[in-house]
Amino acid sequence: MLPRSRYPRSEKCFAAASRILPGGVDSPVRAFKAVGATPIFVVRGRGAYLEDVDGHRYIDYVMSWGPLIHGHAPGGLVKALASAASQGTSFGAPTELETRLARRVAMLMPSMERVRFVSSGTEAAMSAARLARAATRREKIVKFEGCYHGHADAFLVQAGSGAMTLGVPTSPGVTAGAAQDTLLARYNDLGSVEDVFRQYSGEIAAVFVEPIAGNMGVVPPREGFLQGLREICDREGALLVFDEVISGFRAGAGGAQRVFGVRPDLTCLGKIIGGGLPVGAYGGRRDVMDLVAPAGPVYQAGTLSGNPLAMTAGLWSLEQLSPKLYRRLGALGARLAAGLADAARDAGVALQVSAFGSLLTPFFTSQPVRDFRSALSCDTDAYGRFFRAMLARGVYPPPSQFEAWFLSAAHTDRHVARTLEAAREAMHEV
Ligand code: KE4
Repeated sequence: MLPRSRYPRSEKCFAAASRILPGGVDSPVRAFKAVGATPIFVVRGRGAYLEDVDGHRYIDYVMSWGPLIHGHAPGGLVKALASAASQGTSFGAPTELETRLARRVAMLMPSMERVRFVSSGTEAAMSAARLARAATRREKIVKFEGCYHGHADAFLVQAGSGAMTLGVPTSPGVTAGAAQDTLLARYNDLGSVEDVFRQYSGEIAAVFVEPIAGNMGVVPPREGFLQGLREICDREGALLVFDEVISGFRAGAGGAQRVFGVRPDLTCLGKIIGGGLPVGAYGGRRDVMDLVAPAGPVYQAGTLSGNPLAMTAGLWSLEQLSPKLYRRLGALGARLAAGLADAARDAGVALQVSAFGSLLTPFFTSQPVRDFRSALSCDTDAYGRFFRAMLARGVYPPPSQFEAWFLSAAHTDRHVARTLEAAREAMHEV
């Protein structure tokens, strides 16, 4: 007799969803394929918790993949959204809300002298790539193995076999033509960047980088890496683009660019600036951004760009940021990281915990993780067993080894303590 499932309603919901949604989800990672489980279907989020259709409650470390730095459904945000919605949900016309949020973003990230709102991080990165090519009249862009900038064709590219630098599509439907203008370098390896520029000197429009990598799991920049990119781009006449969709307002109120003191030419944002509603933004140097239509010839548009509800949520979220919040998030993150490392050590499990403030990833490997290739040394099956064991104990980590855990203002020492109790047990099931 098979043991009764803990998730009968989620299984039923997933079967129904799979009959109409490709893979039963609207974004691949949600399908739990990487952790060998059936996805839970959520009914609500409250503070640090998610509740699923089977009545289980979880301490949530996905937090919608980063936007919810203030937790699920904070009262002030819900009130602000209700009030905004009563005025209308979308106008397709300018509102002062956009100006106010853009000013707040620019005040926190002074490199963003001009800002354009879009509806996702993908749209932000895609538009920044087009703009960088127009501004430099060059066609190539450089990205790093393991960094993710959304699903625009130019970024669904991995290192080709052999010649590490030449990009090849990672997805069917991405043409060789789209991939050929994307070059690959290794994160935290300035030598690999120099190699690319040596091969394609004069052809590279921009270097795109997650200043704190979050999409191979959390991998902070080595000392001097970001500054080195700045110097190479200055020397070569390429633009430096920080993709701060994760790190923006997460690493600190001024993002990674303030933490590390490196000023990019363009920045891509998302997640936190929408407070859980669909928002992205790109912005940066005035001389570059003033090329964007209708100020300039570089076309980019969007029906819901600057949507009043999303702007309201973003304004509320940024207005709640404070040095006290980041100190508390940093302390919680450090406690959780240290506790996970202790739990693994005591259970004899090979684990490397990489953390930055309220971002962290437990890598199931014995070697330090400094880039994508070292991240690939992880035992993803072990992570899957750990994930399932934590879920069964009321903790919801990201359903993939190569993602970041996110803390929020709603997480407390008690949540972390309960998480670590669960982890101490779960490590024995790895
Ligand atoms: P969106 O198009 O998903 O809003 O943003 C794309 C994006 C761009 N840049 C960075 C650094 C990102 O992390 C993302 C999206 N992050 C993933 C999670 N790692 C979103 C989750 C998902 O794909 O479902």
